[in-house]
Amino acid sequence: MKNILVLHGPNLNLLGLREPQIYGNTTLDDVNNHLLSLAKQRKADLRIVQSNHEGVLIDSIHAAREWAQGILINPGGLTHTSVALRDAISGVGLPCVEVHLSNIHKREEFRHHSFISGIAVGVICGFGWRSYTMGLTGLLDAISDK
Ligand code: CA2
Repeated sequence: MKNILVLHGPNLNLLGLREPQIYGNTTLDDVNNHLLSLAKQRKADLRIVQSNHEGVLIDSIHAAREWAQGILINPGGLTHTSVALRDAISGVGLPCVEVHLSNIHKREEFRHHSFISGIAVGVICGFGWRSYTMGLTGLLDAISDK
């Protein structure tokens, strides 16, 4: 059984409730249900955390050192700002896959750079909720390959 920490960053609790023209109508619960059903097929166990607080995300990453084999993360806006989140992920040494609902490279210039991508196993963006299931597949395969 592979144990995976799934992290949703700031404002992703609003998914499906605001700005549907950018992020669609899928709610965060919908995303989590898609992930849980894939995890069941792949015999993986997920612990899912959404937080609007950088420190809570960092504490979850530190704690994952004790129980997880990998991290699936949509860092939200912290993607483009947070050295601390990057340091936490590289500090615990767990393989990490970064996902985004939108294609960040097609959007404003400030979204083109990610502090996380350089330490991620891989990055998937632009496929809505499917970015998450593609990311989980890639992460589980990467852990198996090790
Ligand atoms: O496309 C993504 O998944 C993002 O990580 C979403 C972040 C954004 O800052 C990144 O550049 C790309 C924003 C998350 C906030 O999501 C909302 C959803 C609905 C309404 C308002 C915000």
